[in-house]
Amino acid sequence: MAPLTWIELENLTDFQLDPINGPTNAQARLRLFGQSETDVRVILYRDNHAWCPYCQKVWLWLEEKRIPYRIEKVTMFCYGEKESWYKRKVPSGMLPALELDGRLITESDYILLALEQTFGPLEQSLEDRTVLSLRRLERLLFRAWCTWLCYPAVSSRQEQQNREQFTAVVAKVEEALAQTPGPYFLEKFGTVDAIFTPYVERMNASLYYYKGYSLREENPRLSAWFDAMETRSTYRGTQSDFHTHAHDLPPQMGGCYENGEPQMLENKARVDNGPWFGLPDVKYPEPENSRAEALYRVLKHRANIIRVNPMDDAAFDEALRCALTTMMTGEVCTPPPESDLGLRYLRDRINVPRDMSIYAAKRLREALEKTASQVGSRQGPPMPLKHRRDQDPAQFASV
Ligand SMILES: N[C@@H](CCC(=O)N[C@@H](CS)C(=O)NCC(=O)O)C(=O)O
Repeated sequence: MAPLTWIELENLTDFQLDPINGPTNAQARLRLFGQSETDVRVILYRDNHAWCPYCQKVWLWLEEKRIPYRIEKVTMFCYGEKESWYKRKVPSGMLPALELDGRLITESDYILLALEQTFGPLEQSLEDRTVLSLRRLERLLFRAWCTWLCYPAVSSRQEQQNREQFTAVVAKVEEALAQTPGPYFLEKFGTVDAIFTPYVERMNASLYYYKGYSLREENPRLSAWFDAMETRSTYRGTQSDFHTHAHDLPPQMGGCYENGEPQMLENKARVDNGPWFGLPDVKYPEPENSRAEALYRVLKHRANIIRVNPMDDAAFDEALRCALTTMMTGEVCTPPPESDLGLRYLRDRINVPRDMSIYAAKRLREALEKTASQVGSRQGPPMPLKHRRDQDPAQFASV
């Protein structure tokens, strides 16, 4: 089949999302939850990539409490240059920061404390005794994860010890989750769940990819916790996927170390090359508009997507239309010769949730890969490990 024109493609999506009052989404600059702009007392400064874990914690908290807020997006160091207006406000450049009635607060825990004092706790207070003990457990888990993932093991014995040290803390988390009959840490979803979310999500992705260990599948209570989190539209809106985390973590963490075991190699190949459906990064059923969402998002940014691609613009324009045609019609569409490289370059740079939601990204990756595989098996340039300036938001002015 010949590729559809851009106009024909535009007619194939009716995707709509109200960023201001609709479900949680990474594109919004203002969230009102049905209230008016004069009710806004909060500005959240968070990263452009919707990746920073400390920002995700505050983001989820505000969404769950339905507090009207504005969002100002800032570039993280490893993606590009930090905005000078932000450095004047927060000289360290660290994120998140929050303004509450004009008062600037940094450090995510202080931010949550201030929000809690003003708007009331998210079920339990951060300073409640049980919450404090679970917050300590979260930090213990974080440290065991870093020790395993972010330092090269000098021997297979040490690799094994690091794994055991991590899984011993996971056993404590399983025990903590077993204390209440429901799937959450305490009786109801609350602040503790918001605090565990960012790193447990990153652990699930990174250990699957770099260590061949599936946190979500090997631990029944955590598995039920993930399932319960995925019933919440707030969490779905902030949720990332394995591919994004696997490639965004190394520059942030100062390195992630593969163990080279057969299961790890298999997992890595699957996250990088697909199939992406069935990975344990998401379990809720696919929404029926995931293809329409992916198409809508590409159409919105197609000029920049084509401009930054290493392929010639006209050839990539056609290759991209081929992939979108395949995604929307299911028909095979042969792209220009040698476009495998450009298609896989884009396949590797879809960022969840910054660009689109998790299932939309899987559909788009799948179509790009299917289209690329018709003309070749070349991979795009490898993703940098020390920075991600290939994703510099300055290149995507309208993002
Ligand atoms: N303790 C801080 C940690 C915040 C933090 O480490 N933020 C990182 C991003 S995850 C940051 O802003 N780094 C500077 C940058 O990458 O630009 C908090 O809880 O808010």
